[in-house]
Amino acid sequence: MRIDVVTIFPDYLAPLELSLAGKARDKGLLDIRVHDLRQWTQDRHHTVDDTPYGGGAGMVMKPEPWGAAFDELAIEDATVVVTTPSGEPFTQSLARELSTRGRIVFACGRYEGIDQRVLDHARTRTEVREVSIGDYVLNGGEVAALAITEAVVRLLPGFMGNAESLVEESHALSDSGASLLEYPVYTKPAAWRGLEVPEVLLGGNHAAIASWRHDQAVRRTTERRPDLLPAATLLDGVEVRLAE
Ligand code: 6GU
Repeated sequence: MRIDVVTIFPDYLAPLELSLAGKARDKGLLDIRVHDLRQWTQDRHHTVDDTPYGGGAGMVMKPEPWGAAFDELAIEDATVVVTTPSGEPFTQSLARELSTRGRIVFACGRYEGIDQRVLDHARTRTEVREVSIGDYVLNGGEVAALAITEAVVRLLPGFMGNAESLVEESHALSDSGASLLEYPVYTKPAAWRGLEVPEVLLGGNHAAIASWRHDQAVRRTTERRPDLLPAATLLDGVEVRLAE
């Protein structure tokens, strides 16, 4: 996979050079390139923003530098991911989808956003996804691009040593299609600061362990993320979420 990141803060993407992307690159799975949007400006001050038509607070990113960037980067063979708080939610499902693409070009928005025509024009050339990483506001899309890259790259075939850890982890789909949070985990010692590892995990009853873990996963999900539960979910044989 090839990933290009276009940003006015290329230093923000320095962590990409570290372990994860570096590991994928060493394995020949990934080619990451970070670009400063200002290299595609024409004026002395390398201006990337201007005041919004129609008035209002903040600044809007000008279309010309983005147009020149997308031309030079030849986005036609890529999926363009525009990071914005008004985008579709980033989920494990979208991460899986993006992991099938040969190339992603991240456009990191700043200020109040990018002139809408940049997106409209890019959509005539290739697939464009506006993506948000959650219901909160960041100053820019750089941290979102980092998060999306990490979630996508670890799904590339050949990246993870142990494919099983991909299957069981939080937000992986279970056989039933339900998404549950991960159950609590323990390691040695069996007693630590007066706290004991649950008895069932110390025995070799694998059916009992699987049942306990599923129960814990449902408990956690009910408590923390009831929105993830299927309409009817049983906990200890009792419905904890009723069909709408
Ligand atoms: Cl993708 N960008 C910004 N600026 N804020 C966000 C976001 C993205 N996702 C959540 N908040």
